Amino acid sequence: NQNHAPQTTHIFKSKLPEIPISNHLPLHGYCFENLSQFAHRPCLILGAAASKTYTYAQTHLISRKVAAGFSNLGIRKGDVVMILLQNSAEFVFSFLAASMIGAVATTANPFYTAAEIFKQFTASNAKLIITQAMYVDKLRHHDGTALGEDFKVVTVDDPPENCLHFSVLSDANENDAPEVEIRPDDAVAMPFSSGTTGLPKGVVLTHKSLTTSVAQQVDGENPNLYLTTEDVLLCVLPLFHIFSLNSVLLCALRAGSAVLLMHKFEIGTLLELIQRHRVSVAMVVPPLVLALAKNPMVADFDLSSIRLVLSGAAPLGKELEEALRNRIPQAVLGQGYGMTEAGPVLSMCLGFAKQPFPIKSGSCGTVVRNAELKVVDPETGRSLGYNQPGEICIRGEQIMKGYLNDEVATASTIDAEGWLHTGDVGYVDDDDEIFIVDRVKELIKYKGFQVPPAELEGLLVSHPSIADAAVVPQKDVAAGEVPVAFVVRSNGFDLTEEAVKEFIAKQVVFYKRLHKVYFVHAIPKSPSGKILRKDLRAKLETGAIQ
Ligand code: 4UU
Repeated sequence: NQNHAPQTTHIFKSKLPEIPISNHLPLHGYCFENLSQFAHRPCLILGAAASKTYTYAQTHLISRKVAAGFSNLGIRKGDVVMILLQNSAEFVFSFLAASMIGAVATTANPFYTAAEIFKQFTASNAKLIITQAMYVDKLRHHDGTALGEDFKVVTVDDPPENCLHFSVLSDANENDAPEVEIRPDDAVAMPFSSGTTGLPKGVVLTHKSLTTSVAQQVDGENPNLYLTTEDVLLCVLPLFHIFSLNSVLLCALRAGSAVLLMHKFEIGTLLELIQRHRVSVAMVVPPLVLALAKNPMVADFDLSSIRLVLSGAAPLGKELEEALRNRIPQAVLGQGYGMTEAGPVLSMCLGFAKQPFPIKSGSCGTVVRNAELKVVDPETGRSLGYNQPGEICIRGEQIMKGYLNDEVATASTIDAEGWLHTGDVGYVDDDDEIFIVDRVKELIKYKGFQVPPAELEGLLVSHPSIADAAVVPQKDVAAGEVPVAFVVRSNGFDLTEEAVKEFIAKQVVFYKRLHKVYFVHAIPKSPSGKILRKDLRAKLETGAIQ
């Protein structure tokens, strides 16, 4: 019986040597460990009109004040604060301040609907929300909770009724922050992700997870992602998503680079800011690569300062990569591959190293150092060697501690040997470069944003005229993928496609909206009742349904 034969596990490692990692430090202590070397260098540059800059010393001091302010408002070690902000200095101060007092920051998209915000707010048991006045209406009148009583709301601009101004935090005396003992295994960040299946869940990232992940990228004699105090990093990707939070903000802080904060993507402003601030490193997602590669405005700006472009969060087409290379020939273009639960970075382009390695187009980089990666046959679990596609698994101190209050989901994602199963299908080539070819998990990615099918299916079946539903990705040139639904009507044929789309659109953030609804007689399911998503995807791809 083959199943009982001893099996060898092929473990893939970085081509860079292992390094000692200071992951006993709390995250803020680790990020600011070398602060004295660049205290008066720019840390945060605000992209908006006034171009205000905070030095490293100022960023550190204000974060300490906000930490004291949190404490004055009753936030204690282990408490959760929700950051519901566009990219801004206050986002950074709040995140670091939470770390300083041993609190946990849960980050959410400010464009979320009230229902989406409260699901995360309730699940994370947050005590306080930091946001902008324009979003406060979404926080009022929610069942069973009263703004200002059950939870506090702080706004970074003029506070509406029952809200506090951010200055109550930032004007506090930094010496009032309590001394707390922080252990490496304590949570510091809790982004939400649906992972390989189901609804969004709190991803518990500890001080150790994030310090390890940042170190894997920017530490060592030959850092995988070489950043210096001369670099200016583009921070246009939203900080509530782990890509920007970790690979832009935290990596920059550790390395002493400047972070150019933009609160939203607008191509003209982006190009103008890159030129004005001489941005040297740009973290992007494929739709942004598309804009940089194809928008005619690009020709009117000087992008010669860019030396590195890091794309991640969704597959980057080779043609698109080529097109961008023509526009900014001086830059190294490469990818990072991440997953919120993985801390998040699994692999990073070795062309970004201080002593770079040759790289191939289309690759997602090589597994980060101080970590192990394996590729397994999704059917048998058998470990596969070079050039054989299978499910990518990662092991190391950077991965999440687990999902918040969900042992079942945690155990089905991280196995007993500590391997985190990504639900991504890929292979490692002869040069140790990783290529992702497919996804076996449910997740849909719209421009890199997560769209959990289970969430949309839950909403669909709550409609009185819908008996059953399944949501799957459909390929899309601009967004990568868009969600489309298969719907079984429960009574007659009155329910229209428009009505279904509208029903969903009212309840979700823009990128979760359905792009197409197909009415069917039944949803294909396995004997155990699981939706046969592959069959539905195949139907879409072969055009068997229109
Ligand atoms: C094909 O997308 C992310 C994190 C991305 C990230 C983080 C730090 C990229 C580079 C970096 O330095 O997290 P999630 O949880 O939103 O989505 C995870 C999923 C992956 O499982 C995979 O399916 O997003 C997809 N993905 C990619 N797919 C992420 N990066 C890539 C990639 N190519 N480069």
